[in-house]
Amino acid sequence: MPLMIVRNDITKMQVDAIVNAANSSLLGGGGVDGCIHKAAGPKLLEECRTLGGCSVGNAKITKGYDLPAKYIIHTVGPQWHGGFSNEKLLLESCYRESLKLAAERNCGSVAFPLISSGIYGYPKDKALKVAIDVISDFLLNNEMTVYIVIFDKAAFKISEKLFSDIAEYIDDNYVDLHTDAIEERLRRQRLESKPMSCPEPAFSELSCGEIGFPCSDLNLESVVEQLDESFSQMLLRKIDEKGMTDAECYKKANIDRKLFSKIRGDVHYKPSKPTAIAFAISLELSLHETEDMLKKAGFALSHSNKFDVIIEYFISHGNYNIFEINEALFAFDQSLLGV
Ligand code: AR6
Repeated sequence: MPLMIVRNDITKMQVDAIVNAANSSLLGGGGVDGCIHKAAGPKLLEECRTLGGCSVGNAKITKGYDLPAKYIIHTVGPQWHGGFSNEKLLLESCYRESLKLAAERNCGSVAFPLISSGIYGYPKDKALKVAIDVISDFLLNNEMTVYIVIFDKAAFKISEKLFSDIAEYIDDNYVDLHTDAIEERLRRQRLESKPMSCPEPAFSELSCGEIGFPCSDLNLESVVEQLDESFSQMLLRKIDEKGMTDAECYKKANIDRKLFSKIRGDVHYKPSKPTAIAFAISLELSLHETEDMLKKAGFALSHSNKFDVIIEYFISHGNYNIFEINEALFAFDQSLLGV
């Protein structure tokens, strides 16, 4: 998955390059800078001394020394002055310049801390949005796996409003189903005793006419030959119908090219549920179409599952921004899409 938000200590990341939130001297400091220098060892400072510092919004690269990462990209974020001193532009530039250096060194994977969001005071939610916007823009034209590493969960917050809207939606749709209120039980009983208006009988309950095969053809082999459209067939059909290219679709789904090729090449490919949902989001399918697509992969959206309710919240609000969805899933301790 090209962009992932993970909770970790960045010095432990097994990637080609990690990014350091440095100051313009590049000679070390507190926060993540201090952790990186400590973990990389004294040779890092020796190399940093040769670099002649770095201006705000720019980046320089060194070796990784004792770190698992091969390179360290040092970038200098802006200090927060209330948002009136070009902070956003400068922070965007930090991400862009760092990614540019990583691409020049052919890095396949890079991990970023939330630059400027500690000692430099940039509000974390705004800093995260800048990170996501610039990185996802970059990934539209570059093959790379990029991690945003969040150090402490308490510090990671989606906006209060979004969080409370989703929490309310979960309460309405998830908790309700788990209450034993008399009204709810009666409603369920009524539903259970009523024949469904659109039944989907098990195959064994069908008479030959109902399934659309002449009786003589009703053997397992012929039924198996007349399967419905598969997940991958539906995916490719929807990509065409939406006028998208394959690359637009898998990038928007935050899925890597190799996985997409596998799906394209195998008509019976069975994706994981997060992958199937990621494609539904990328294609901006309605809730009904999403359920149809999931069914083809053997899944459903259920109100007994927090992950599903969050997905349903976003689709029913017409919000198909996979990175925002992932932020919300992360905030509610759920696995992320596109894996
Ligand atoms: N792994 C991942 N993230 C971390 C780690 C870690 N080990 N340690 C801290 N963070 P900061 P800044 C997070 O203050 O705001 C230094 O003195 C932290 O929670 O490191 O850009 C430099 O020399 C926060 O979200 O960097 C500069 O003088 C984020 O990393 C100044 O601080 C960035 O916090 C730079 O300040």
